[in-house]
Amino acid sequence: MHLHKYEKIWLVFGLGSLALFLLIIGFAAFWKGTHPQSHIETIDPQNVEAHESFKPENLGLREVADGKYIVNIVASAFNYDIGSDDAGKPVKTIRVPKGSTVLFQVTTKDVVHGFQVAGTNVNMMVEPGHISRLETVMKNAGEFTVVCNEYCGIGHHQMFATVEVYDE
Ligand SMILES: [Cu+2]
Repeated sequence: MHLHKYEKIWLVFGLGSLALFLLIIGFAAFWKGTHPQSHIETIDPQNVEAHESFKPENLGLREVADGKYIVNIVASAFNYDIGSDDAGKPVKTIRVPKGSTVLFQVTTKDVVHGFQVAGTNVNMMVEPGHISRLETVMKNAGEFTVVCNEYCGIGHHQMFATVEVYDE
């Protein structure tokens, strides 16, 4: 079989880029440990309350050690359930001191949602059946808006909360 010179060049280029990209993916996945935020940890989306972290009384912010916090959140169309305050009103603001380490644990009961704390490096996809986890250090003080960045339906724009990082 005779191949034209240019055809050969293109073949080598095409196969070469394919091999290169597979190498990059392999390097990221197996060497750097890059993987989806769900960490392949599963949960029954129909019964998220069965999981210790997502029992209604365990939702919201909890200080687990000095300067270390965990926030448990259940997303659903079209709300972030961050627990309720003493008066029984839904919590919409998470307040943590500057420099604290915060582990966000989020799951969803229905469809795919997003969990982005705008202005920080927290940006996760939240999939039904999975628990999305991300730990971060709140380096800057300010008010950061939590937004759903996966279009989840008609009330998508109503999904929000606030993370307030205050100076101590
Ligand atoms: Cu949403």
